[in-house]
Amino acid sequence: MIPESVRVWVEEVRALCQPESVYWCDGSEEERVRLTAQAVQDGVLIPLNHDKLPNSYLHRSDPTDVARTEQVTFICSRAKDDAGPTNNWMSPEDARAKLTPLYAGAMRGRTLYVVPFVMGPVGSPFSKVGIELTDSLYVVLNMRIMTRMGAAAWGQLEQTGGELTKCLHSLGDLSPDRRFICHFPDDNAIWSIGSGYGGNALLGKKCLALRIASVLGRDQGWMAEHMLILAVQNPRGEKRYVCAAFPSQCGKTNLAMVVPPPAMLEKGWKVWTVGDDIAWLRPGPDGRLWAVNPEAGFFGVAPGTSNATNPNAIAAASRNTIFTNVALKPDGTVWWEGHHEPPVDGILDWRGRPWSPGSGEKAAQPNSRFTAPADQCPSIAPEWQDPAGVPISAILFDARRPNVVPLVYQARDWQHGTFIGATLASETTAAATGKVGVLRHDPMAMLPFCGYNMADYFGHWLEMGTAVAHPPLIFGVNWFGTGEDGRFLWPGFGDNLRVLDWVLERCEGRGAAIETPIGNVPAALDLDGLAIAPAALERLLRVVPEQWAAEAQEQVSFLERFGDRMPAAIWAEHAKLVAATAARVPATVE
Ligand code: OXD
Ligand code: MN
Repeated sequence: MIPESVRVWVEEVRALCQPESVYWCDGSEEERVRLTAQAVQDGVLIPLNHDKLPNSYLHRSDPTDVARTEQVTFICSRAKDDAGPTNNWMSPEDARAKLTPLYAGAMRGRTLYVVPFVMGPVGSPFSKVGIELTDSLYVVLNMRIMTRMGAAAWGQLEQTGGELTKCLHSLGDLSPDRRFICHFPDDNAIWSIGSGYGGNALLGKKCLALRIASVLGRDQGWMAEHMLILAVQNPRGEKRYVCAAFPSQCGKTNLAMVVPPPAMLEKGWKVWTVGDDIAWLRPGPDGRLWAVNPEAGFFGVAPGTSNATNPNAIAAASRNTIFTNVALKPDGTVWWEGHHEPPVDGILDWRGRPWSPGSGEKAAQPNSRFTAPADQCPSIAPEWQDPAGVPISAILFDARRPNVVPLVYQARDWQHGTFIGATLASETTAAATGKVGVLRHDPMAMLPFCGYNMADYFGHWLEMGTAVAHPPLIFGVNWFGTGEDGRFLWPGFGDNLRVLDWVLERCEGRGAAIETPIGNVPAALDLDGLAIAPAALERLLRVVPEQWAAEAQEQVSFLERFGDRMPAAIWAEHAKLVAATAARVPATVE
């Protein structure tokens, strides 16, 4: 049953935005076929070669609208302090006053689509319901892949007592000057205008499942995190689950779908994917943290994805997929930098212009994407939609750092792990507009996604560690260490499972480790079948106290930004790092 309050809201938005018509989505297959045909007719989607990529389409976005725009993303809490120093803030009144005129008449000549959706498995008491009102058919068709979209949401809404995130989206005139992504945590609402890009426009994803959900989680005793979830089974047949927080474009999708290297496959290692971007974590009745992937699809980064780096993603995106801003081959298939197939003559770049390998330009936009249903992934875990979620043994925090941070190290305990997450600093990527390769603090990889003051968020993390008797062990990882020549030292991809092997051994109370000032590093890794120079491994696992003393010093100004609101436990961990590195313990790896 559609609640009357929803009808009233849709009517208010209709009166404001003045669409030509209003269409209520039901999520049916017949509707998908009809709306897809409409999108092709409107030029929103370009059909691809349906023999080679069945039921798949290409979308070319406005060239100024290709990534998340953090500078125009706002948390509109009542008090500025509740948004904290890492978020842009506008008062709810100012935001409404600024955006209302932009919405006025913005949908003239367009259809207003009402998109009901569920984040999390339908029927689960933990799932959340949103309704996105949008004038973008591209958004509708992506939401259909990324969420459980359609009539099922109405039943879910009854089950969850009417708790609802109202999401309003309009492409507006796509002008970057009139682009705003505003979150109203006190009203459980999101207003987005001026962008059709994924994270700005598919409001179930970053806006609801992270920013709004992080606030709901704080208030309701759970956590919304920018984490993949994967299942790993060792040759003994022990299946364990791991969550990993990586900044955008640092390989979450690749790790979530990792294929064991041949030597480990032979020994019997197995891996399954539960989620590739977002995890909702809750204390379970058994004293462990249980994780659910609230999404139903992958919005993965295309460049660099190949049969060599991520065959599961290639298979997942082999049908029923929407590609955004990739290059188009003359045979109606797609291409991007790092694809396993070599470029051919006649490629059109992401803007539809003729392209050749020597042109010096990228054929695919560096943040080009594929939107693919999760259940098409060959590695999807049979339990990926279990309403209870999966019990988490370990949490990884990944930094993209050329040096300082070792390949892997283990936090002493949950509080120390929270500190490692809180002080995570990583090089920027193309997932957001702005300069690439600049070191920035990205606590828990949530900098752009936390819907409230991050000092309180750290406090919530600390509390969650005490809310469960058996919290996951926490590890820092860095796949991106480089040698003197600037080349990556660690092969990454499938070989990252060697690191997970050690991580899970530690979770079982096994796995030899060496104590360092920042935590434990492996005494040894299973390197069977991997040719890596001992000097490279030494460098990867090295902890240089002087570098960490400098790191600790650099962290001060970041931590100070939170003033009195910063939990004392975070400063206590910082003091421990200062003390441990000041002692200049020689870093030895045996
Ligand atoms: C994403 C991101 O799209 O983190 O997942 O930007
Ligand atoms: Mn992400």
